[in-house]
Amino acid sequence: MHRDLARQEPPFDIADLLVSYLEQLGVRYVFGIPGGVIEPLYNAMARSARRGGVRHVLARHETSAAYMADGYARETHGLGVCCSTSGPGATNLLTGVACAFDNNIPLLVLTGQPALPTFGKHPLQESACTGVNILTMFQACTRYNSLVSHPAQLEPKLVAALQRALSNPRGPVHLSLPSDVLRAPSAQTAPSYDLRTVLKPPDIIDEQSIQALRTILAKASNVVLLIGGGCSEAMPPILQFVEMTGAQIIATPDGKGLVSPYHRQFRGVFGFAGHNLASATLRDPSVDVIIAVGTGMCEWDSDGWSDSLLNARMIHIEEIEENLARTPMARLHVRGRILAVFMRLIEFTYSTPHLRSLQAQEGDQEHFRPLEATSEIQQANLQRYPRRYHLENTPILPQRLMHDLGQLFPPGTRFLADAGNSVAWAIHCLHPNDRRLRERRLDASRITNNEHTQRRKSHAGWLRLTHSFAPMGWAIGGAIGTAIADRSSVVVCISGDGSMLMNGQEITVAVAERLPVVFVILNDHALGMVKHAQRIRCAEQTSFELPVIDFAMQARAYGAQGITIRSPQDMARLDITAICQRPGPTVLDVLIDPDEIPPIQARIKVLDAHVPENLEPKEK
Ligand SMILES: Cc1ncc(C[n+]2csc(CCOP(=O)(O)OP(=O)(O)O)c2C)c(N)n1
Repeated sequence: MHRDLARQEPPFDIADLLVSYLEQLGVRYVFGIPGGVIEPLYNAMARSARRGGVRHVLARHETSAAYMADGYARETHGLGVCCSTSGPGATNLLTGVACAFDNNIPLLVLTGQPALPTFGKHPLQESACTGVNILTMFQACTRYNSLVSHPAQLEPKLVAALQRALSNPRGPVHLSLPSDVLRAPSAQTAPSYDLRTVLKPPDIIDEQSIQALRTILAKASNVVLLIGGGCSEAMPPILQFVEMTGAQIIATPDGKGLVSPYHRQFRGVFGFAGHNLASATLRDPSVDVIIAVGTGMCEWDSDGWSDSLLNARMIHIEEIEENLARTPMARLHVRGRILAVFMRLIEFTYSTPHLRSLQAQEGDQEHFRPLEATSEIQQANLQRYPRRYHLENTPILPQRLMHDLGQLFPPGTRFLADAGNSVAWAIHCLHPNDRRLRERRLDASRITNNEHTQRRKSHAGWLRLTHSFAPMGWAIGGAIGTAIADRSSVVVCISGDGSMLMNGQEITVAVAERLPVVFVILNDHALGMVKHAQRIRCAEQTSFELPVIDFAMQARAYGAQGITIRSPQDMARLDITAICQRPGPTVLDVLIDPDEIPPIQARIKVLDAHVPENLEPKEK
């Protein structure tokens, strides 16, 4: 007789207790792929989903499950959760977890393990110390990593893991869960810990360094702020400070999405694929203070550790202690929660007339350039391609594609740019619709906003990327996790054909979940970044060619909408509103000009700078 498991009321087990913590945290989705030993967790998630709690989203590859959890964590500014079975499921997760580690994204990674009494007897897919030890593999890319070898360990280990995941530096934590531990009856039916108190971030600031900062700023005449991805939570007071003092503002690649490119005081991106204007601003001898905030000074953020940034004019404000270790030349280090530091900065800006006298313009309206000024600011920021941004060429130029994407998609769109030329073009050329101006116009004309034109608050900004680790295909899973976290936002994934061939099967998850994610493929029939780097460096021209793939046709085979784009005219014909409202994904297979050289010189500079002397080509 068919047994309806769903109707049975099993006892509350350790897996249920674990899931009840996720419910308490407000986690709504867990991304993963099931398997034998992790089944008890899936039973608990199914029970939770029935009472409106946590729901599982089935990925097609575990690495992408971790990317989805990453996208979800960024969108919610909370915890992303992914899970897998032991053995190959867990090893498949590894790249996604490593990427989250390198980018400080908080993930709870749950992997299964055979039952404890079978350890050492070579059970299938054992991943403890007597098998292919997954704990040693995760050791290098997690902030907490433990095997739960007794039911009583679950709560303290889980809470300790969550504390590590969500305090600075944020990052992934891993629990390895034997199936018998997950199935063990729980001694209690509700969590013992109140996570609101144990996970609340402290408002700690270093009072002495705040006073030192105040003294320096009271005498400063030309201040530049460099904001990194670590500023996400603190942007409102940072922008208030910028607007009160008239300081110029520059972003690192991963900070670009946190500021409107139309802000009058914005001087572009510094670092990988950045803008001449930003470098020139930092080199300006009249700039006497550079305040770097929320940036780890990695290769991409610092333009390959350039001395135009890393010099004694710098003040480094950080909540991640280890980031300060990379700026020994800084004139001042300010430790503390960035949000709290800038609240204090605003207080003393009010009481320091000199600082307010640096102010360039009065009034909120004045801080944004009107949309009509688009080409002026874009050209200032795009000295490298002043005309190509608007050219009508077929095949479409990547610069023109970025221009059109920025203009066509509505305010509030989240763009995710993948490893490869996509991220270089997006950092340099993608400028979104200025949602603030658009909203004011809509309000003024009393047009009712539809879901897509409303500004959705997300700390993560309008452009998301991995400035460290940078695995191909991250943006595909990341976009799906982002869209699941906020189904009302438009999410655009910009990726390459190589990345699509690596991870493109995840589009079927967007189909299954009816997510209106737009996948834009820069189709150049090549591993384009590799090809261009080889050309620029005069290396062997090898191993970059890809077959010609019709991704629009592939999309249709997956159940998605697929559209081929060859020219700016094809872009203009798109019905973006219909695409954004469609209950499922759309693939734009864009046949771009494959010979256009991407702005990747900063990376080349670093690769070339570290050639040992005896290997450098000798002049004949
Ligand atoms: C998983 C992974 N493998 C290899 C690389 C090295 N890599 C960086 S960019 C790139 C080429 C990407 O090609 P594609 O996705 O087609 O994007 P394009 O550069 O052509 O826009 C490669 C191989 C990487 N970053 N990640």
